[in-house]
Amino acid sequence: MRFRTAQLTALLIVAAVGSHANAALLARYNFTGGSSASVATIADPQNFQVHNTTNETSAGTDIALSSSTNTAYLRSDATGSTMTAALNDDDYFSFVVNAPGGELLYLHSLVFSLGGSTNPGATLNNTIYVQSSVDGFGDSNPVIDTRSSTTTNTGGAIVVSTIVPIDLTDAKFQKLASIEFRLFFSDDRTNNGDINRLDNVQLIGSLPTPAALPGGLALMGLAVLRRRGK
Ligand SMILES: [Ca+2]
Ligand SMILES: [Ca+2]
Ligand SMILES: [Ca+2]
Repeated sequence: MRFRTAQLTALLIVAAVGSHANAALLARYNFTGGSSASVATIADPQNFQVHNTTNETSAGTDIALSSSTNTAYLRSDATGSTMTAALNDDDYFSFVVNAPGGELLYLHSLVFSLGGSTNPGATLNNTIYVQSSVDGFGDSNPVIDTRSSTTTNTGGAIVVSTIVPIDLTDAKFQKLASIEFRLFFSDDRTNNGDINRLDNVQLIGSLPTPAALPGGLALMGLAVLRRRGK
């Protein structure tokens, strides 16, 4: 019993390291030169994906990574105006982040820049819906969170702003070997020159492992956990 304080301290340290004491960029997609690759690689992020089953715009493609503007884009003539339409749309972005061998992902947050570019005089209001493989995808599954933006009269220039980070500290986003995120859009325009824009998609979290802990602390934590388990 006299070791209770030391045991508690060890448990707290293990718990802290096991959550977000060393939060880092697990993935970062900035689409430079239209690249789909993550520029952060401490985890095992797969290439950013663009999905488009049926092309609806008259201007090339509905959705793509632009090598000229270094953004991901989705034209407003390929999108619906409601959440249901967004979650059922053939046009969406996705990415998968795997934990390196023997490790697990502990997620903290997802953050990105959201906005658009518009025809002269036009205003584009959009909403992005985030889902993950933890809860499933599509209209019948929950959305983790949404973020919205308004872009007005840019005459083709791109305006994006960093969103308030989407919280991923819930227990269901911890200790994952892999996760897929999908990003869906709705908006209030239907014009190929009014374009939803996404940039600098960043997944923040950590990859703690028992091997990364100071040996004594890890052993103390395990000893206490074993004792409590009896
Ligand atoms: Ca499409
Ligand atoms: Ca639209
Ligand atoms: Ca569509």
